[in-house]
Amino acid sequence: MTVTLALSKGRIFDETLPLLKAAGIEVTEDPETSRKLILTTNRPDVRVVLVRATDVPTYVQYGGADMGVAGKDVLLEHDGNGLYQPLDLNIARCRMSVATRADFDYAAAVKQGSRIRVATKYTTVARQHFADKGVHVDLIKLYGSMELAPLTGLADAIVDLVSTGSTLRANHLVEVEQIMPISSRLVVNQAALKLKRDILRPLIDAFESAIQP
Ligand code: PRT
Ligand code: MG
Repeated sequence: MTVTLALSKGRIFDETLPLLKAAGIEVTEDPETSRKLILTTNRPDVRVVLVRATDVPTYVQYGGADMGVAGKDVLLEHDGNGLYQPLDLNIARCRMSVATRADFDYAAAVKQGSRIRVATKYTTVARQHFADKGVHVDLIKLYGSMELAPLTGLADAIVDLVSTGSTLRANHLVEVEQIMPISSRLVVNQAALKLKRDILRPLIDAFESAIQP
């Protein structure tokens, strides 16, 4: 029996490596230099598949992978069940925030209950956030470069991920509200957890022991 782990290239892959190592797994190929999408490990029964960050829950939900690592941002926007989320791995940390141009009076807009136009990739989170505040919102769905929206007049505000804040600063935007902290979680296919329990359970336990506070 083989276990397939879905990861996305970049920070999730990089920050999952130490957890894998703690579980005795070493990826034997470097995704940055290889074009392969399926990577072997030192364990013949464990392989890694590289998918887009937003596709990780889909792979795991439908059994294309037995488990994966996905950001809370991605999981909140993914509709679908059958995903067991046993661990917050506390990696790839950032926050989901509202940002505007420095000359936009966000506090006043929110207080007056005026309609605000918000551009974001995270429409589920944004809709809920503004509904909770009782703010009328026109959501504009974007797939990237959200920072451009307030600068071009497409929107008053954006909802995006922030870590160092340098992307906002470079675009003269101000973080006006933090919505929630974000980190990545382990997601496991529920059927696989039953069928492949002998391999998966020890891996989950090893990851859990290796989580950094
Ligand atoms: O990049 P690609 O389009 O392929 O996919 P992706 O952006 O979904 O993947 P990736 O690898 O960039 O992000 C994977 C996960 O990392 C996300 O789902 C988050 O859970 C988490 N993460 C942690 C981040 C960040 N930090 C982060 N800073 N994801 C994105 N960013 C972006 C943010 O969107 C903004 O554009 O970085 C920019 C802000 O960073 P600072 O440091 O300038 O504030
Ligand atoms: Mg990215």
